[in-house]
Amino acid sequence: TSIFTHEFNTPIYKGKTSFNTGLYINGKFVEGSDKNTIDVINPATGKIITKVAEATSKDVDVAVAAAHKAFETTWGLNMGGAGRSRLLAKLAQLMEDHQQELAALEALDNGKTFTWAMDVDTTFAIDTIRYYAGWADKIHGQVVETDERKLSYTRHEPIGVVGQIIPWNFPLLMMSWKLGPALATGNCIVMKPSEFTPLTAIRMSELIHEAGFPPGTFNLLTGYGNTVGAAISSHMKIDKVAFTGSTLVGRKIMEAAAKSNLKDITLELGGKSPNIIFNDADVDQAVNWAAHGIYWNHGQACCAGSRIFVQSGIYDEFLSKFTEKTRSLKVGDPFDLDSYQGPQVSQLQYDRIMEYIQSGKDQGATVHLGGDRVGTEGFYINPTIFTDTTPDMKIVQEEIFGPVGVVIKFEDEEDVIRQANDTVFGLAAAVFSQNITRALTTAHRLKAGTAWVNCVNQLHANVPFGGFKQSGIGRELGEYALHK
Ligand code: TXE
Repeated sequence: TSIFTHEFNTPIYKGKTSFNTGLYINGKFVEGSDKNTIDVINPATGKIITKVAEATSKDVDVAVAAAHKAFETTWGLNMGGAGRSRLLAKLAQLMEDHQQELAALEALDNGKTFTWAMDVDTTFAIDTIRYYAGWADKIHGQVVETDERKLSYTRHEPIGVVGQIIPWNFPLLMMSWKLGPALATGNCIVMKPSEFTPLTAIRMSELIHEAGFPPGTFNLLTGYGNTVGAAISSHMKIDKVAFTGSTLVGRKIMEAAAKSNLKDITLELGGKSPNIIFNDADVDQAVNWAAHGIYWNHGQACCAGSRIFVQSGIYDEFLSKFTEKTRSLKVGDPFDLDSYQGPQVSQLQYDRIMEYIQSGKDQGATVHLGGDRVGTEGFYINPTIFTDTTPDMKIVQEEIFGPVGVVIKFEDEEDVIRQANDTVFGLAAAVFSQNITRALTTAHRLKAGTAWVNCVNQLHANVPFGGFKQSGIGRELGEYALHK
């Protein structure tokens, strides 16, 4: 039954998209048990797009029961790898058939540009689902030699019912990173998208339904973190929780997992990634990548290269070219094909970023460029460069999650490695140098899950991704994601 069918008309995407905005539980769209709703806001205007159902902890119980039933009857060990593979491949195909629609919804809901949503979010999400479709029938254990009179072997079994909590910065993509490996390995899912960006997840539920996954295999609960998210992480019948979001909430989830049933966890948390540019780098190349590193997705990327370390010999040249490059980036409507950067996702996130900019000023850093709002409507912020920072400043230590970079001058290799590692985070890093020995030895000494050389933000479905230190636990993507 249709609960809140909403019809969207987005620019660019010519078709109409109309879908149900209820919860998706046991193969059906239903209202939340309290019948409450959440307003979904367009970050380009600050106005309401639609309302979606608000789930409660009671709905979590219902979804978990449905997921267990599916696990015991139609999914889990009851569906062979080839069957799981076929369904995932079908889903990837449906996503491809609806790619423009998904990209338009993502741009509308999150504020990212339609162009990026097409080229990155949707394309990579489709690749990810297709990649895990390929794995579903290639999961097997080993025979372990012990003694001629004994047979020892390992079996790779699904974990059971898994909770998945998704952030708002790459809604569809983070959904696919979690969905792909969990379904390929035979788990059932209770997922909560971010309350700020639920639309593509809801549309995906319809595509999952259309692909033919058995009821209960996948359940979607739109709702808030402190209610639905907390209920998932402390649920006694959820066997694992996978989370992407802030380090603060990651800690709460680990605590809830420990206090409830010691459920398994994977956490993909914040970052303050160093981007190190040596005197012998190709400066023009480094400038382009550094801009992409910090301004991509409006700085709302966990691997954003937010600390840009530049060696003294090229510092002035770099800063002047980087400033010019930053000025050239067009901030504007996500559906304008010339826009590089759209609005930040929400009023809350806009306010947080502006507070960080203010704290940089208060602590004595120089606003070299930007630092202000764009226009009067929506949550737009000018790409911002800070210089003259000191290591203790909040803008150098904390994740801002906005288009705000700090450019820091350094003299020697030892010093920059020490500074780069001087953070509680360890998600990603980048090194720019034409000297391969310097590039690789530096990359290896950085405490980061991923270290890029002469590029940034290169992510692939078959390459594992995850953090050191307080950036997280476990790995997503690649074969690694199948193991936990
Ligand atoms: O994240 P939250 P917020 C960082 C980034 C950003 C900051 C805050 O620095 O500025 O986090 O963003 C759900 N139990 N990242 O407040 O709250 C929530 O509903 C269970 C980095 O939006 O962590 C949403 O679905 N779940 C990041 C998800 O957690 C809870 C991506 C993420 O929201 C919960 C996003 C609770 N008690 C933000 N409270 C990355 N690593 O890419 C909230 N949630």
